Amino acid sequence: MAILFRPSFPIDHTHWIPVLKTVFAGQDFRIAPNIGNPADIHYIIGWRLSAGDRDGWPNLKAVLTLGAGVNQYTGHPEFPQNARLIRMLDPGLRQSMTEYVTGFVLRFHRQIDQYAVPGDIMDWNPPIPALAKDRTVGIMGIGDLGRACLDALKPFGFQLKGWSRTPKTYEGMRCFAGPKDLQAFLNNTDILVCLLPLTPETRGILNKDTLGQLPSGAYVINAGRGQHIVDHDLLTMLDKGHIAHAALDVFSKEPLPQDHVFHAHPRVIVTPHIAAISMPHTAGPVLKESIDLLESGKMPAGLVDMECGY
Ligand code: NDP
Ligand code: OXD
Repeated sequence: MAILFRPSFPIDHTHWIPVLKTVFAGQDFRIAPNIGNPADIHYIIGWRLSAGDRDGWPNLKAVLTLGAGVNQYTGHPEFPQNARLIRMLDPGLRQSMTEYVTGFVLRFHRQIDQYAVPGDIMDWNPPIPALAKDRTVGIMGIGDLGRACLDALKPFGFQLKGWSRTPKTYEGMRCFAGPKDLQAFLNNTDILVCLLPLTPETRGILNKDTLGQLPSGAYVINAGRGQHIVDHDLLTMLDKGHIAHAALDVFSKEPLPQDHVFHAHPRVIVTPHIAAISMPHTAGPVLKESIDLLESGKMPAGLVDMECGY
Protein backbone atom coordinates (compact mmCIF):
# COMPACT_ATOMS: atom_id res chain seq x y z
CA MET A 1 0.00 0.00 0.00
CA ALA A 2 1.69 3.21 -1.17
CA ILE A 3 0.62 6.82 -0.54
CA LEU A 4 1.46 9.33 -3.25
CA PHE A 5 1.80 13.04 -2.52
CA ARG A 6 1.56 15.40 -5.49
CA PRO A 7 3.00 18.63 -4.13
CA SER A 8 3.23 21.17 -6.86
CA PHE A 9 0.28 21.26 -9.20
CA PRO A 10 -0.78 24.03 -9.72
CA ILE A 11 0.10 25.62 -6.35
CA ASP A 12 3.40 24.90 -4.65
CA HIS A 13 2.75 22.59 -1.71
CA THR A 14 6.35 21.47 -1.20
CA HIS A 15 6.27 22.89 2.36
CA TRP A 16 4.00 19.94 3.27
CA ILE A 17 6.73 17.40 2.52
CA PRO A 18 8.61 17.43 5.86
CA VAL A 19 5.36 17.14 7.86
CA LEU A 20 3.93 14.36 5.70
CA LYS A 21 7.22 12.44 5.78
CA THR A 22 6.99 12.47 9.57
CA VAL A 23 3.28 11.64 9.66
CA PHE A 24 3.70 8.70 7.27
CA ALA A 25 7.09 7.55 8.65
CA GLY A 26 7.46 3.80 8.23
CA GLN A 27 4.89 3.68 5.42
CA ASP A 28 5.48 3.56 1.67
CA PHE A 29 5.16 7.32 1.15
CA ARG A 30 6.11 8.59 -2.31
CA ILE A 31 6.44 12.09 -3.68
CA ALA A 32 5.58 12.82 -7.32
CA PRO A 33 7.18 12.65 -9.82
CA ASN A 34 8.83 9.59 -8.14
CA ILE A 35 5.75 7.43 -8.51
CA GLY A 36 7.24 3.99 -9.14
CA ASN A 37 4.67 1.43 -10.24
CA PRO A 38 1.21 3.13 -10.44
CA ALA A 39 -0.37 -0.18 -9.38
CA ASP A 40 1.20 0.25 -5.91
CA ILE A 41 -0.63 3.53 -5.25
CA HIS A 42 -3.70 3.21 -3.01
CA TYR A 43 -4.00 6.85 -1.94
CA ILE A 44 -3.24 10.15 -3.63
CA ILE A 45 -2.92 13.36 -1.62
CA GLY A 46 -3.02 16.54 -3.68
CA TRP A 47 -4.78 19.70 -4.73
CA ARG A 48 -6.38 18.70 -8.02
CA LEU A 49 -6.53 16.09 -10.78
CA SER A 50 -4.03 15.58 -13.58
CA ALA A 51 -4.54 14.30 -17.12
CA GLY A 52 -4.58 10.50 -17.15
CA ASP A 53 -5.92 10.13 -13.59
CA ARG A 54 -9.13 8.43 -14.64
CA ASP A 55 -7.50 5.20 -15.78
CA GLY A 56 -3.98 5.64 -14.46
CA TRP A 57 -4.32 4.11 -10.98
CA PRO A 58 -5.65 0.54 -11.09
CA ASN A 59 -5.64 0.06 -7.30
CA LEU A 60 -6.48 3.54 -6.07
CA LYS A 61 -8.83 3.59 -3.08
CA ALA A 62 -9.12 7.31 -2.41
CA VAL A 63 -8.04 10.78 -3.37
CA LEU A 64 -7.47 13.03 -0.34
CA THR A 65 -7.63 16.75 -1.01
CA LEU A 66 -5.47 19.44 0.53
CA GLY A 67 -8.41 21.85 0.52
CA ALA A 68 -11.96 21.83 1.89
CA GLY A 69 -13.60 22.75 -1.42
CA VAL A 70 -13.87 19.88 -3.90
CA ASN A 71 -15.48 21.45 -6.97
CA GLN A 72 -12.28 20.86 -8.94
CA TYR A 73 -12.87 17.10 -8.47
CA THR A 74 -16.61 16.47 -8.47
CA GLY A 75 -18.03 15.75 -11.91
CA HIS A 76 -14.54 15.95 -13.41
CA PRO A 77 -14.10 13.44 -16.25
CA GLU A 78 -10.59 12.58 -15.01
CA PHE A 79 -11.71 11.57 -11.52
CA PRO A 80 -10.24 8.08 -10.96
CA GLN A 81 -12.77 5.32 -11.48
CA ASN A 82 -13.91 3.54 -8.30
CA ALA A 83 -11.95 5.82 -5.96
CA ARG A 84 -13.49 7.73 -3.07
CA LEU A 85 -12.95 11.44 -2.52
CA ILE A 86 -12.03 12.65 0.96
CA ARG A 87 -12.01 16.40 1.58
CA MET A 88 -9.93 18.30 4.08
CA LEU A 89 -11.35 18.82 7.58
CA ASP A 90 -8.47 20.62 9.21
CA PRO A 91 -8.70 22.35 12.62
CA GLY A 92 -6.13 24.89 11.40
CA LEU A 93 -8.21 25.73 8.33
CA ARG A 94 -11.35 25.99 10.46
CA GLN A 95 -9.63 28.41 12.86
CA SER A 96 -8.27 30.42 9.95
CA MET A 97 -11.74 30.79 8.36
CA THR A 98 -13.24 31.74 11.70
CA GLU A 99 -10.72 34.56 12.08
CA TYR A 100 -11.30 35.83 8.54
CA VAL A 101 -15.09 35.85 8.81
CA THR A 102 -15.20 37.27 12.33
CA GLY A 103 -12.74 40.00 11.33
CA PHE A 104 -14.86 41.18 8.41
CA VAL A 105 -18.16 40.81 10.26
CA LEU A 106 -16.82 43.10 13.02
CA ARG A 107 -15.32 45.56 10.52
CA PHE A 108 -18.65 45.85 8.70
CA HIS A 109 -20.76 45.79 11.85
CA ARG A 110 -18.72 48.68 13.34
CA GLN A 111 -18.81 50.43 9.93
CA ILE A 112 -15.08 51.05 10.14
CA ASP A 113 -14.95 51.84 6.40
CA GLN A 114 -17.59 54.57 6.81
CA TYR A 115 -16.06 56.15 9.95
CA ALA A 116 -12.34 55.90 9.12
CA VAL A 117 -12.17 58.38 6.26
CA PRO A 118 -9.64 61.16 5.50
CA GLY A 119 -9.56 64.03 8.03
CA ASP A 120 -11.06 66.63 5.69
CA ILE A 121 -14.28 64.63 5.27
CA MET A 122 -14.42 63.04 8.72
CA ASP A 123 -17.75 63.58 10.49
CA TRP A 124 -17.15 64.44 14.18
CA ASN A 125 -20.83 64.17 14.95
CA PRO A 126 -21.37 60.73 13.37
CA PRO A 127 -24.34 58.40 13.59
CA ILE A 128 -24.14 56.20 16.70
CA PRO A 129 -22.92 52.68 15.91
CA ALA A 130 -25.36 49.80 16.38
CA LEU A 131 -24.77 47.07 18.93
CA ALA A 132 -24.32 43.47 17.81
CA LYS A 133 -27.70 42.51 19.25
CA ASP A 134 -29.31 44.82 16.68
CA ARG A 135 -27.45 43.32 13.70
CA THR A 136 -28.31 40.07 11.90
CA VAL A 137 -25.55 37.93 10.44
CA GLY A 138 -26.62 35.18 8.03
CA ILE A 139 -24.30 32.40 6.93
CA MET A 140 -25.04 30.49 3.74
CA GLY A 141 -23.58 27.03 4.28
CA ILE A 142 -23.57 25.81 7.87
CA GLY A 143 -21.23 22.89 7.44
CA ASP A 144 -17.81 22.47 8.98
CA LEU A 145 -16.68 26.06 8.38
CA GLY A 146 -20.02 27.88 8.61
CA ARG A 147 -20.79 26.35 11.99
CA ALA A 148 -17.35 27.23 13.34
CA CYS A 149 -17.94 30.84 12.28
CA LEU A 150 -21.37 30.92 13.90
CA ASP A 151 -19.89 29.58 17.14
CA ALA A 152 -17.24 32.30 17.05
CA LEU A 153 -19.83 35.04 16.43
CA LYS A 154 -22.24 33.92 19.18
CA PRO A 155 -20.44 35.55 22.14
CA PHE A 156 -20.77 39.00 20.50
CA GLY A 157 -24.55 38.75 20.69
CA PHE A 158 -25.40 39.06 16.97
CA GLN A 159 -28.75 37.79 15.72
CA LEU A 160 -27.59 34.67 13.86
CA LYS A 161 -29.14 32.82 10.94
CA GLY A 162 -27.92 29.90 8.88
CA TRP A 163 -29.01 28.43 5.55
CA SER A 164 -28.30 24.87 4.47
CA ARG A 165 -29.53 22.30 1.96
CA THR A 166 -31.07 19.99 4.56
CA PRO A 167 -32.94 21.14 7.70
CA LYS A 168 -30.85 21.77 10.82
CA THR A 169 -31.40 23.00 14.37
CA TYR A 170 -28.69 24.81 16.30
CA GLU A 171 -29.22 26.45 19.64
CA GLY A 172 -29.16 30.23 19.57
CA MET A 173 -29.76 30.72 15.86
CA ARG A 174 -32.51 30.53 13.29
CA CYS A 175 -31.98 27.80 10.69
CA PHE A 176 -33.37 27.89 7.15
CA ALA A 177 -33.12 25.15 4.53
CA GLY A 178 -33.49 24.80 0.80
CA PRO A 179 -34.75 27.12 -1.93
CA LYS A 180 -38.16 27.55 -0.26
CA ASP A 181 -36.52 29.26 2.75
CA LEU A 182 -33.95 31.33 0.89
CA GLN A 183 -35.95 34.53 0.72
CA ALA A 184 -36.87 34.37 4.42
CA PHE A 185 -33.20 33.76 5.22
CA LEU A 186 -32.04 36.75 3.16
CA ASN A 187 -34.69 39.19 4.40
CA ASN A 188 -33.25 41.11 7.38
CA THR A 189 -29.75 39.66 6.95
CA ASP A 190 -27.56 42.71 7.45
CA ILE A 191 -24.26 40.91 6.96
CA LEU A 192 -24.28 37.94 4.58
CA VAL A 193 -21.45 35.40 4.63
CA CYS A 194 -21.19 32.83 1.84
CA LEU A 195 -19.50 29.59 2.86
CA LEU A 196 -21.24 27.30 0.42
CA PRO A 197 -19.55 24.63 -1.68
CA LEU A 198 -19.70 25.22 -5.44
CA THR A 199 -22.26 22.86 -6.98
CA PRO A 200 -24.71 23.18 -9.87
CA GLU A 201 -27.33 24.38 -7.33
CA THR A 202 -25.14 27.06 -5.75
CA ARG A 203 -23.43 28.48 -8.85
CA GLY A 204 -24.57 32.09 -9.35
CA ILE A 205 -26.69 32.00 -6.19
CA LEU A 206 -25.75 35.58 -5.29
CA ASN A 207 -27.35 37.48 -8.15
CA LYS A 208 -29.54 40.55 -8.58
CA ASP A 209 -32.63 38.75 -7.28
CA THR A 210 -31.09 37.27 -4.15
CA LEU A 211 -28.90 40.31 -3.38
CA GLY A 212 -32.04 42.40 -3.86
CA GLN A 213 -33.75 40.42 -1.09
CA LEU A 214 -31.17 41.63 1.43
CA PRO A 215 -32.06 44.83 3.29
CA SER A 216 -30.72 48.03 1.77
CA GLY A 217 -27.19 48.76 3.03
CA ALA A 218 -26.33 45.09 3.60
CA TYR A 219 -22.78 43.76 3.55
CA VAL A 220 -21.52 40.68 1.68
CA ILE A 221 -18.57 38.48 2.57
CA ASN A 222 -17.76 35.73 0.06
CA ALA A 223 -15.23 33.11 1.11
CA GLY A 224 -16.96 30.20 -0.67
CA ARG A 225 -16.15 30.22 -4.36
CA GLY A 226 -16.07 33.09 -6.85
CA GLN A 227 -18.71 31.45 -9.05
CA HIS A 228 -21.28 31.85 -6.29
CA ILE A 229 -21.50 35.53 -7.21
CA VAL A 230 -22.66 37.04 -10.47
CA ASP A 231 -20.01 39.78 -10.54
CA HIS A 232 -21.99 42.17 -12.71
CA ASP A 233 -25.03 41.91 -10.42
CA LEU A 234 -22.95 42.57 -7.31
CA LEU A 235 -21.40 45.63 -8.95
CA THR A 236 -24.83 46.94 -9.93
CA MET A 237 -26.08 46.46 -6.36
CA LEU A 238 -22.97 48.18 -4.93
CA ASP A 239 -23.33 51.10 -7.31
CA LYS A 240 -27.01 51.49 -6.40
CA GLY A 241 -25.99 51.52 -2.70
CA HIS A 242 -28.16 48.48 -2.00
CA ILE A 243 -25.00 46.64 -0.96
CA ALA A 244 -22.83 48.84 1.24
CA HIS A 245 -19.58 46.91 1.02
CA ALA A 246 -18.27 43.53 -0.07
CA ALA A 247 -15.28 41.51 1.08
CA LEU A 248 -14.31 38.96 -1.56
CA ASP A 249 -11.70 36.26 -1.12
CA VAL A 250 -12.60 34.05 -4.08
CA PHE A 251 -13.17 34.81 -7.76
CA SER A 252 -14.42 33.16 -10.92
CA LYS A 253 -10.95 33.59 -12.34
CA GLU A 254 -7.97 33.36 -9.98
CA PRO A 255 -5.68 35.20 -9.77
CA LEU A 256 -8.22 37.99 -10.20
CA PRO A 257 -7.01 39.86 -13.34
CA GLN A 258 -5.22 43.09 -12.41
CA ASP A 259 -7.61 45.17 -14.50
CA HIS A 260 -10.72 43.66 -12.89
CA VAL A 261 -13.06 46.38 -11.62
CA PHE A 262 -13.17 44.76 -8.14
CA HIS A 263 -9.55 45.80 -7.51
CA ALA A 264 -10.32 49.51 -7.89
CA HIS A 265 -13.85 49.59 -6.50
CA PRO A 266 -13.94 51.79 -3.37
CA ARG A 267 -16.42 49.51 -1.62
CA VAL A 268 -14.94 46.14 -2.51
CA ILE A 269 -12.15 44.57 -0.48
CA VAL A 270 -10.23 41.90 -2.36
CA THR A 271 -8.09 39.27 -0.65
CA PRO A 272 -6.12 36.66 -2.63
CA HIS A 273 -7.92 33.44 -1.59
CA ILE A 274 -6.34 33.39 1.86
CA ALA A 275 -9.44 33.23 4.06
CA ALA A 276 -8.39 29.77 5.17
CA ILE A 277 -5.44 27.68 4.23
CA SER A 278 -4.89 24.08 5.29
CA MET A 279 -2.02 23.96 7.75
CA PRO A 280 0.35 21.00 7.32
CA HIS A 281 0.99 20.53 11.05
CA THR A 282 -2.74 20.27 11.87
CA ALA A 283 -3.90 18.75 8.56
CA GLY A 284 -1.15 16.10 8.33
CA PRO A 285 -2.55 14.04 11.24
CA VAL A 286 -6.05 14.34 9.73
CA LEU A 287 -4.80 12.84 6.46
CA LYS A 288 -3.13 9.99 8.37
CA GLU A 289 -6.29 9.32 10.39
CA SER A 290 -8.43 9.26 7.24
CA ILE A 291 -6.15 6.73 5.56
CA ASP A 292 -6.05 4.58 8.71
CA LEU A 293 -9.86 4.59 8.85
CA LEU A 294 -10.16 3.66 5.18
CA GLU A 295 -7.64 0.85 5.66
CA SER A 296 -9.77 -0.52 8.50
CA GLY A 297 -12.91 -0.38 6.34
CA LYS A 298 -14.42 2.73 7.97
CA MET A 299 -15.37 6.01 6.31
CA PRO A 300 -13.70 9.25 7.39
CA ALA A 301 -15.82 12.32 8.16
CA GLY A 302 -14.52 14.07 5.04
CA LEU A 303 -16.05 11.52 2.64
CA VAL A 304 -17.56 13.46 -0.28
CA ASP A 305 -21.02 12.61 -1.59
CA MET A 306 -20.30 12.67 -5.33
CA GLU A 307 -24.02 12.94 -6.11
CA CYS A 308 -24.41 16.12 -4.02
CA GLY A 309 -21.03 17.46 -5.15
CA TYR A 310 -19.68 18.29 -1.69
P1 NDP B 1 -19.32 21.57 4.24
O1 NDP B 1 -19.52 20.55 3.18
O2 NDP B 1 -18.96 21.12 5.61
O3 NDP B 1 -20.64 22.47 4.38
C1 NDP B 1 -21.35 22.89 3.26
C2 NDP B 1 -22.63 23.57 3.71
O4 NDP B 1 -23.28 24.11 2.57
C3 NDP B 1 -23.62 22.61 4.37
O5 NDP B 1 -24.31 23.25 5.41
C4 NDP B 1 -24.58 22.30 3.23
O6 NDP B 1 -25.89 21.92 3.62
C5 NDP B 1 -24.63 23.64 2.53
N1 NDP B 1 -25.10 23.49 1.16
C6 NDP B 1 -24.59 22.74 0.16
N2 NDP B 1 -25.35 22.83 -0.94
C7 NDP B 1 -26.36 23.67 -0.64
C8 NDP B 1 -27.50 24.13 -1.33
N3 NDP B 1 -27.75 23.75 -2.61
N4 NDP B 1 -28.35 24.94 -0.70
C9 NDP B 1 -28.14 25.32 0.59
N5 NDP B 1 -27.08 24.91 1.32
C10 NDP B 1 -26.21 24.09 0.71
O7 NDP B 1 -18.22 22.58 3.67
P2 NDP B 1 -17.17 23.47 4.46
O8 NDP B 1 -17.89 24.23 5.50
O9 NDP B 1 -16.01 22.65 4.89
O10 NDP B 1 -16.62 24.42 3.30
C11 NDP B 1 -17.50 25.26 2.58
C12 NDP B 1 -16.80 25.86 1.38
O11 NDP B 1 -15.87 26.87 1.80
C13 NDP B 1 -15.93 24.91 0.57
O12 NDP B 1 -16.70 24.10 -0.29
C14 NDP B 1 -15.05 25.89 -0.22
O13 NDP B 1 -15.69 26.26 -1.42
C15 NDP B 1 -14.97 27.10 0.71
N6 NDP B 1 -13.62 27.27 1.26
C16 NDP B 1 -12.96 28.45 0.99
C17 NDP B 1 -11.72 28.67 1.52
C18 NDP B 1 -11.04 29.97 1.30
O14 NDP B 1 -9.87 30.13 1.66
N7 NDP B 1 -11.70 30.97 0.73
C19 NDP B 1 -11.03 27.67 2.33
C20 NDP B 1 -11.81 26.49 2.56
C21 NDP B 1 -13.05 26.30 2.04
P3 NDP B 1 -26.15 20.58 4.49
O15 NDP B 1 -25.65 20.92 5.87
O16 NDP B 1 -27.62 20.42 4.45
O17 NDP B 1 -25.39 19.48 3.84
C1 OXD C 1 -10.08 25.20 0.14
C2 OXD C 1 -9.67 26.51 -0.30
O1 OXD C 1 -10.98 24.66 -0.47
O2 OXD C 1 -8.56 26.91 0.00
O3 OXD C 1 -9.53 24.70 1.13
O4 OXD C 1 -10.44 27.23 -0.93
